[in-house]
Amino acid sequence: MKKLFGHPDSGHAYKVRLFLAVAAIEHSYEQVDIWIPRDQRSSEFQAAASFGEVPVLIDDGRAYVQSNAILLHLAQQKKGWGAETPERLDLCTQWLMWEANKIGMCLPQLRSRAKFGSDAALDGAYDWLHARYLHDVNVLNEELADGKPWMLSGDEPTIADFSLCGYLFFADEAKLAVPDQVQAWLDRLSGLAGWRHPYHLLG
Ligand SMILES: N[C@@H](CCC(=O)N[C@@H](CS)C(=O)NCC(=O)O)C(=O)O
Repeated sequence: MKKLFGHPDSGHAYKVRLFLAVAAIEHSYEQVDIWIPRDQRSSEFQAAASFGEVPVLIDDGRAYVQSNAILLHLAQQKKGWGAETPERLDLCTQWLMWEANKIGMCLPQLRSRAKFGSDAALDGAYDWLHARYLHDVNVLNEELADGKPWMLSGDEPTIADFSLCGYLFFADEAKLAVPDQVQAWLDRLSGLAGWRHPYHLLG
């Protein structure tokens, strides 16, 4: 049995729960209040969350942390969603690594600033993060410009798509534009059976 800990404001938790929902993987879900001090969260969560963050997936008694590592675990377990062959898994892993250092490094901070207010450090970093976002989202736009529906070849999405989309569904809250090809890809994702908006899936 699987159990996911998450929070509706977390795009990292969202990408995992969205994958679980679309892949129809049975699990339970518990919301963790990420706005209270870490030592006030449930003891079950504290024991499992080795970095103190959501998402955490408990699977067969073992705790998995870091959203992209969780996606890799699940895809390999299902032997699908990009883990059908070692070659496709390599391609997914590349996109997951890229996501963590690119889109996943600027968009969460820009959205956090726009939605929850800035802190002093972020004021100085805003222009740099914004420039990073424009560059990174354009890389995705060009990747999709040949008309392929998903990040990897084929008719079905993979964990690369789920990883990359997590925070892009919050772009409006970050007051950021999404280029056309990326928006069309997000629209395809939101047309998948099981898709729901972050606040509905994690609330
Ligand atoms: N690199 C991590 C990032 C996880 C993360 O930043 N989680 C945030 C919410 S988006 C969190 O738990 N914040 C509360 C805290 O750090 O106490 C992943 O991919 O899972």
